[in-house]
Amino acid sequence: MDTENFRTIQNKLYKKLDSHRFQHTLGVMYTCAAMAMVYGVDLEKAQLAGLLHDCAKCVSDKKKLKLCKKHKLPVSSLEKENPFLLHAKLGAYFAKKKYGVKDKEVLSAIRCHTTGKQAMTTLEQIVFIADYIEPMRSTAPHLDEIRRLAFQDLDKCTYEILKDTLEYLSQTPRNIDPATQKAFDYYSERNEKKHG
Ligand code: DGI
Ligand code: FE
Ligand code: FE
Repeated sequence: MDTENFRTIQNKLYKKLDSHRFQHTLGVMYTCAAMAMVYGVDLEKAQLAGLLHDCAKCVSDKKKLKLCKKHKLPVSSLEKENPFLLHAKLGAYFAKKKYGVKDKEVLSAIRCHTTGKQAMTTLEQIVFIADYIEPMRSTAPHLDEIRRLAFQDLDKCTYEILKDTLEYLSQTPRNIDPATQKAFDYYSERNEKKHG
């Protein structure tokens, strides 16, 4: 992937996303790049995944459900209730079909960027974290600490984000995706083992 291709994707995204989402997307792309430098991950893959992670975000909920059905992407009852969650798996589908991404690791990082999952690859963790900490984000609690951890301890950082997300969702526990809960349980245990 050369600069020209990146530019082409950016131009296309500019048309598909609202300006807030486009700015967020660039923030995630550069944050992914910085984290990839720290953790020795392929820079191009990290930037590509960051750039495309929300490519399906600005599709209406109704259309998200319709497109998932059309392209035979499985939709759980929880996703039917919370269709915004589908922008991750629909995003991976768009990345492949509309943006020509072939790399399985990049597609999978896009697919799990909202809920996280158990035993993520470093690239998956980077996209999951970068989405949460990019410079434009400002509302999440403990952002200073989580931003610092992002460049020091990936697993601890992942755990703290999942913990705060579940805390935030605890007002409506029935909306918690099993993937988010499983990811939390996994990183919780992993941190116990590492840090006691
Ligand atoms: O698309 P972004 O806004 O950049 O970020 P995102 O894809 O990480 O989505 C963030 C939202 O996703 C945030 O409000 C918390 C929510 N979320 C994460 N896990 C779950 C969830 N929402 C529900 N209902 N269930 C989950 O398990
Ligand atoms: Fe997202
Ligand atoms: Fe995002």
